Parts: sequence; C-alpha cells; structure tokens
Amino acid sequence: MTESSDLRARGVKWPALELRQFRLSPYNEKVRWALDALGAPHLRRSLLPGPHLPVVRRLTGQTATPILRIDKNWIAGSAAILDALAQLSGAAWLHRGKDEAGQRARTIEARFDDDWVPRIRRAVLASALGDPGFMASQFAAGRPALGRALYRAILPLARERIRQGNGIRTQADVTDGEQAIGEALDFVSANLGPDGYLGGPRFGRLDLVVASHLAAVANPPDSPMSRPEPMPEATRAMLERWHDHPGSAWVREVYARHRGAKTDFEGMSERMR
Ligand SMILES: N[C@@H](CCC(=O)N[C@@H](CS)C(=O)NCC(=O)O)C(=O)O
Repeated sequence: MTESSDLRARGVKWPALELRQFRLSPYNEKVRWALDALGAPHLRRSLLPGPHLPVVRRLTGQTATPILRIDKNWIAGSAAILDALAQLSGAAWLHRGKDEAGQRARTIEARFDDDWVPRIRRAVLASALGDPGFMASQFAAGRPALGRALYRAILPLARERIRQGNGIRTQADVTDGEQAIGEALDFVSANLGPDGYLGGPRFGRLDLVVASHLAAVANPPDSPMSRPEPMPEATRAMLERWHDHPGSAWVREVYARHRGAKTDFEGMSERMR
C-alpha cells in the first residue's frame, strides 16, 4: 500500500510547472518523486545525456538536470527545486526549517548531493558504460525505436566525454565510488529512527532524498528507478554486492511503501490530463 495520497498538497493553486529531466538519475528522481507525492500538475520531458547540453545551458546557464520551470522562470539544483516546491505547496513534510532538525536535514541532504552521490555515480556509470545498448535502454526508454537506435549509435563516441564529465579517470575513482556506496548505506543503517525513518516518526523529505539517491544501488523493483533487463554483468555484480545490506533493504522498503509511481512518464502528469 502506498501512503502517497497522504502527502498530496490539497487545494493548492499551482503555477505552470515543467520538468526537464534524465530518466535513470538520482537527482532527477528526487524531484519527480516530490512532484508525484504532491500531485503537482506538470509537464515532464526527458533529455538524453549529451544532447541535453545546449538545451539545458540555454535555459539555465549551466548543464545539470533536473531543471524546473515555474511559470516563466527555470531553476536548477534538486535541493533548490524541492525548497521551491515546499514553498509553493505549503507541504510541511517537504519543508526544512531553521531549527536544529532542519539544519540536520540540510547537512545530510548536502552530504548526499555533493559528496556521496557524485562518487557513487562513478561506480554505477563505470559498470554500464561499456554497454551502449543498456545505456540507451536506461536513458532513451519511452522514445521511438529510431531515437533509441540513434542514441545507442552515438554513445561509444560520447563515452570518453561522459567519463570525464563524471570524474571517472582511473580505477581508483571507481573503487572510491564503491567505498562511498558502503559509507552511505552504513549511514542509513546507523541513523534510522525507531519508526524506520531518517528524519522523524513519519516519511519525510530526508527519506525521499536518501532513498532516491540510493535507488541506483538498491534497484527497487516496479519503480521509475528499476534497471532495465538484461543488465551488464558488472552492474549486476555491483547490485548483488550490496543487495543484503540493511541500508539497501531500507531503500526498497521505502519505495514499496511510499513511492507510488511504478514507472516514469513523458508529457502531462495525471493531474493535467
Ligand atoms: N547538484 C545538482 C546535481 C545534478 C546532477 O549532477 N545532474 C546530473 C545527472 S545525475 C547531470 O545532469 N549531469 C549532466 C551535466 O552536468 O551536464 C542537483 O542537485 O541537481
């Protein structure tokens, strides 16, 4: 059972919202999950890593996704986007206060956003970069067959750029990424409260953030972060290595109880149709 209906922001007059995103990406998952949980009517458009560069740069002056348009203004940065959605919706569960709990939540979210996840991403990406078919099925899912085939064809050319862009220089970067997975999963196990959540007695922003960020490692089934099959052997080995860690089990549990959406989508959200 999902409890996402409890998280809906009822009676909110939403401005026009448009998300430009990557499909299998932790920062993008953070924002999609918040939009879904709030029931926020929005347009969602997926970009392909590589070809996204001129589009995102033109709209925001930088290249990282997710980006969200609120009426006429585009904003970047998943934490800033969640703050904006908290303000627009008035949803207390998404809000980070100035009190001690709010400061703790900021510190933890920043640790994931700025340290663990960029490192983890190196290990995750490195395990799959040698398999353009898999990369295309992760990022170009939902596109016509021709679009997927074209993306698959250009990926080997873009591989070195993706490695550089993500800081994958040597095997030591990949090993460091594996180390970061262990640190982040241990953090989860060590910081769960008596009710099984990270920020209090109920599901809240911190749980959404941390579960989104570790979904690429825990591979929650039937979710927008489920890996397509078949996956490369190196990716499977990485997932298996961490599968039984209690932090990984927690991510799957939180997805099963709170994620709601089983798949990603393109175009108008349910509440717009
Ligand atoms: N601090 C940013 C990081 C976002 C980020 O690293 N996005 C990646 C996808 S996981 C991206 O779009 N990379 C492509 C690029 O930077 O050009 C956030 O919180 O949104």
